[in-house]
Amino acid sequence: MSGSNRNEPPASPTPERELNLRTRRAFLTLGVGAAAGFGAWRWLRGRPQIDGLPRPFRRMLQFNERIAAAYFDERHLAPVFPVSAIQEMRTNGDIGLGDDYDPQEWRLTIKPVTDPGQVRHLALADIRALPKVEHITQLKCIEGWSVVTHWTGARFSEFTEQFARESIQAPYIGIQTPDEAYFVGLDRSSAMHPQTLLCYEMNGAPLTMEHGAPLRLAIPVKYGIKNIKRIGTITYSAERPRDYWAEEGYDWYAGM
Ligand SMILES: Nc1nc2c(c(=O)[nH]1)N[C@H]1C(S)=C(S)[C@@H](COP(=O)(O)O)O[C@H]1N2
Ligand SMILES: [Mo]
Repeated sequence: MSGSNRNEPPASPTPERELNLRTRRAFLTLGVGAAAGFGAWRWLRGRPQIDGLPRPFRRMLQFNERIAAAYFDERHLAPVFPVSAIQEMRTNGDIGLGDDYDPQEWRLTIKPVTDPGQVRHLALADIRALPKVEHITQLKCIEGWSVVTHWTGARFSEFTEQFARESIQAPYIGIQTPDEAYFVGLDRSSAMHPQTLLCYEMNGAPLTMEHGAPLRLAIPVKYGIKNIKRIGTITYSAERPRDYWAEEGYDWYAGM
């Protein structure tokens, strides 16, 4: 979300999915209701704040999230695109991608839900050994642009079955960069969604540092903010994990 973007007009609308429409409609209905019913902005500004947002907005986001979670269906796929639609990559966000980092030293840390002290460490080869899955989907930044990208990696669900079997029912997954500066929280059904991949390639080439080498998340059922780059630790948990942008006032769920 930092300012390294070229200024391009927002991408043209893509085919909206039902989930998307229902969620937006619920959001709008409530938003319009709140505005009309209470004389809007001045009133809102005077309200108590929750996580830096006036309480009514926070409540709206929470409501929106409940609707999205209720309608979420693992079989509901994000739109996929033909090879001809693949676009040039764009880079956005470098939180947790500091220079004091040695790719040779990289190991993925797993903290199982049963006992977070029982950490496990994996090498990239362990993830590459899982069935290779590819898809061409859109990375949508909350700032209003998107890029159609070819992603290659392992399904998060298969990764979990293989390396964190005892955690497969954990309701939440938290993922952090090695320096813990960027972190995302995911609900189980989004993480286990068949299109959610631990990626080691983008557009047919190994990940570059700026795109999150050696391993990042591709989660096309979520906005760009959840597509964490340079994954260091994966924690399965019973509690909702912290989330960088949720703490800045964005919707924790950030679903599409
Ligand atoms: N570690 C880390 N991952 C991150 C970010 C970040 O700042 N740090 N930004 C996110 C945001 S806001 C977007 S839109 C995407 C952009 O991915 P890209 O740089 O590969 O296009 O990365 C996401 N993952
Ligand atoms: Mo973003």
